[in-house]
Amino acid sequence: MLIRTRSQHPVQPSEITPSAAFGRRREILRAATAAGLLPVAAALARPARANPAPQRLEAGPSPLSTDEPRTSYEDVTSYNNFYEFGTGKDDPSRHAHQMPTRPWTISIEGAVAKPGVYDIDTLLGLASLEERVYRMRCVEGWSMVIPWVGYSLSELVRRVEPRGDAKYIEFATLADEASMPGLRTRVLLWPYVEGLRMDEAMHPLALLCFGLYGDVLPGQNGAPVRIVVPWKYGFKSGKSLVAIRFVEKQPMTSWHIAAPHEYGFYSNVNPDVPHPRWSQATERRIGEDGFLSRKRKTLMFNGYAEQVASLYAGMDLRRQF
Ligand SMILES: Nc1nc2c(c(=O)[nH]1)N[C@H]1C(S)=C(S)[C@@H](COP(=O)(O)O)O[C@H]1N2
Ligand SMILES: [Mo]
Repeated sequence: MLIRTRSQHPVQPSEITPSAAFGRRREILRAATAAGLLPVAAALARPARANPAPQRLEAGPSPLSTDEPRTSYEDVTSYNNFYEFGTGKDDPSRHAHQMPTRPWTISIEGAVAKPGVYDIDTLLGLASLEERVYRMRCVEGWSMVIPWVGYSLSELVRRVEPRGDAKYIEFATLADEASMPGLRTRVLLWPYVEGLRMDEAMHPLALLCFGLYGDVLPGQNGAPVRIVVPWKYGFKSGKSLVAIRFVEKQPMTSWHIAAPHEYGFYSNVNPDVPHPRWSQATERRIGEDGFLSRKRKTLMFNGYAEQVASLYAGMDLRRQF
């Protein structure tokens, strides 16, 4: 049921061709296909569209949602980490609108029966969208409660049929020099790469995310599609995803490469394992600041221990941090 297209983040033709000419190109294509003149692949390559205006995404409720008060839309979309746009908290909201998010494809590669390049709109329609209100915690010591829109990553994984030797999944995100000023700095190895063990990826809480607060994702939060893994520190949740690779060996990840003693592969929220330069025992909930607000105690697995602790049974979480 997945439709493949061949385009992989080319220069946006809409930047160099006025849209009227695009309309015409579409008509010409349609006529040519009708006349049997073009191969299917050429007919399927869609002309580029401008980024869509914020668009509602219909989503049903989820029993996996927390009923804690939500962080305001304003805070969720203006206090971000997305180093491709700069390391300041407001850099992503200032620059991310430059990132072209249509057309967009995810390349599915490696040990699967159905590899291929899948279009964002096909991915959007793959399973029913749910609103998942998750607690999120950044390794820097702050947290938010965010109503994401998406479906379990497992819905996609099952459909591409991983082979037995697929033990991990590597996620690669966009590295577009034209729209991402942060790529000029070497803070991280680009493209940003993250990974999950296969059973973590298949856990129902792991979300393939297309929106928040009922709208499509803003660029700064990882448009048009990202991963959300609520029991791990925020950096495991790669934004603006372009490739999903099924691999046998534990992938190297950008943060681990940058600082191997500070950021391990697992990166589960764990108040008992301090970051080498600071404690992880407490957190500050964004929007609750003010001199009367107390720090919150950070919970094991970010409060999702009941659901996910069994994934790590028998592991030494101090060594495998
Ligand atoms: N591509 C990419 N994804 C990324 C990051 C990044 O710098 N680049 N930062 C991570 C970190 S550290 C956090 S805390 C979350 C923040 O997500 P949010 O801004 O949507 O809350 O995004 C994660 N995903
Ligand atoms: Mo983070």
